Amino acid sequence: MPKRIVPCLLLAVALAGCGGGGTPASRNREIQIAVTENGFEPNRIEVNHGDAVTLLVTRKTDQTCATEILVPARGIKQELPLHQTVRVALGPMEPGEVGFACPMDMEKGTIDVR
Ligand SMILES: [Cu+2]
Repeated sequence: MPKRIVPCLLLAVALAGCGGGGTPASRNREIQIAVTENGFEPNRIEVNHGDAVTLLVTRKTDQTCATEILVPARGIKQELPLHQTVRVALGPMEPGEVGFACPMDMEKGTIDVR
């Protein structure tokens, strides 16, 4: 390995390991959500600031109106075909709450970003 690369690698490791203060290390989070007679399950999800979140949404019932999922903060609206898992990519998360819902805003969920 060329000598000049080593300090860069060490720096990269040091930055990635730095938990206090700076940008938190981001992780890819894939979160399974089912749509059942009870709505979105789970309907409250906690992730960390900087996590890149993808929802894997599977609608398992025809008994609710949640045939689509909306994430207004991201301008996302995706169909939820019955018994098919749909990937809803949200990207890196900022602190706060991001809501998702059915098209009528009856079934709801919240992603709590800390
Ligand atoms: Cu609805």
